Amino acid sequence: MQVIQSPLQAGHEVPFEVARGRPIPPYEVSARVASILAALADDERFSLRAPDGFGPEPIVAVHEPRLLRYLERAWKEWRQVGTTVEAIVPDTILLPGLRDGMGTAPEPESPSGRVGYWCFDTMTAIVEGTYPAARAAVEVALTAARLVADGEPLAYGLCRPPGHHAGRAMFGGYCYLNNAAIAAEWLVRRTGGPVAVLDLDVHHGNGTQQIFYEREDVLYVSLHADPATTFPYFAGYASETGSGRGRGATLNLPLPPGAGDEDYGLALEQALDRIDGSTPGPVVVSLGLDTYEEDPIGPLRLTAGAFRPIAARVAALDRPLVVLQEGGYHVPTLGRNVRSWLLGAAGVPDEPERGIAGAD
Ligand code: OKP
Ligand code: ZN
Repeated sequence: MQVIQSPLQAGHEVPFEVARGRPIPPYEVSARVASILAALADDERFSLRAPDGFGPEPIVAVHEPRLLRYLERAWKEWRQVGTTVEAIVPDTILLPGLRDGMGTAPEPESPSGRVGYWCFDTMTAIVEGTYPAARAAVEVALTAARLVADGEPLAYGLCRPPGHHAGRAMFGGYCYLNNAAIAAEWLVRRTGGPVAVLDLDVHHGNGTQQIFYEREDVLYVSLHADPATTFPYFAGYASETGSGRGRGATLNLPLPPGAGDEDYGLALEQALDRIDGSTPGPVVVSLGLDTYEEDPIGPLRLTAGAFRPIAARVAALDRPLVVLQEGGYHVPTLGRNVRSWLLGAAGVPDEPERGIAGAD
């Protein structure tokens, strides 16, 4: 199986995230990629390769062009105003209520104003390497999509930073550009047919849902921890089912905190039934391993042994799979869990797991 990865992705390393009012060490770190690469190394079933270039067109097909321009310029802009900044984080965020009844606000001119116009939280800092990494993650996703469009049954894009919280005109949740949505839209245009997105990250992919909410040709199906108590809080409820022509083309399956393998398996069957009943086309999998029981921020409790059978069930859809990395923050076991998932998706029979340094 082809594994697409770029060295630019390690250049994005934020110094902190602000959570519950405090700066804390970030969860979304480049050591996550190292963990995954170590687990896939020296195994001929995985062939690593670099992404191809696709340019900005597939990005602005799903994102507001001014968001891409903002991300491209943000770091330089802060340096030009002479501010010493370790990382760009908003302090004043455009909550819709601020403009209630007054129409839209213009994009501010000052760097402090601008970041709060585009970013919805305090956990998604911008540093010098952020834009190159985010662009590389998109190329990784698109290269995986192209391989699948050209006939591979399965390809894995090791995207970092993740993407599924980034919406048409906003970013947040450790995400800057929506890798999965960009790949899905590219596939729709390339194949002329429908595409499904199966979001298995523990957090609801509010950005992906938003981008395709009124679309009937991109089915969005997500299993995630209940947003009533888990980030992103403001989207991912079961009542959200799409609108306009997209009515019925969004399916949210929220799970209570603490849910384990069995509850998850039941919800997965519902998710797969919905995809199975849709017109055949490729499936983009937003793969988060933050459903794992030891994940420091995910409230679900999947065991390590669950990932391979979950992936085998997804593969039983018998549709081409573009698997893209989203979250997963227990670094010591992240690579092992990704590897189990990918082997399950590839239909490799069960085998004793190799030991992972530091994990056992
Ligand atoms: C990105 B992806 C941690 C609170 C949660 C944001 C989570 C973003 C997850 N202090 N912070 O869906 O894995
Ligand atoms: Zn997540």
